[in-house]
Amino acid sequence: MLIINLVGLLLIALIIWWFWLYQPKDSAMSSDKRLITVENGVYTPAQIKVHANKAVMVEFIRKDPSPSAETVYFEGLNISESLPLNKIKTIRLPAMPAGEYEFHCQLKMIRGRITAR
Ligand SMILES: [Cu+2]
Repeated sequence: MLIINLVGLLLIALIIWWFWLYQPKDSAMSSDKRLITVENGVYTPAQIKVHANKAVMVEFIRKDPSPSAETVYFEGLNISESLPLNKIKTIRLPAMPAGEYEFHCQLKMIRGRITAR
C-alpha cells in the first residue's frame, strides 16, 4: 500500500514537472544572432524572440529571387534593408521595449514577427 502511494506521488511529481516546470531550452533566446532564410515566399523562422531592451543582430539570407523579397522592413523600428541574393546580410536591431514587431517584404507578402520580452 505504501509502495503504491509512493509510486502515485512520484507519478504526480513527474506530471507536474513535465507540464509546469520543464521548459525546453529556448534556443532563440540563448543566442544573440539569428539567421532568417527568405525562401519560397516565407521567412524561416517567421517568429523570433529577442530579449527586450537589448540590441540584437539578425542575419538574413535571401534565396528568393523575386524583387519584392529584396527589401525587408521592420515596422516601428524605422529600418529597411535590402537583402542580397544568396549572401548573408547582418542587420542590427536596436534595443526594443517588450512587444511585438512585424517585419515584411516590400509588398507585405512575406511577413515575420519579432517578440521582445
Ligand atoms: Cu514581397
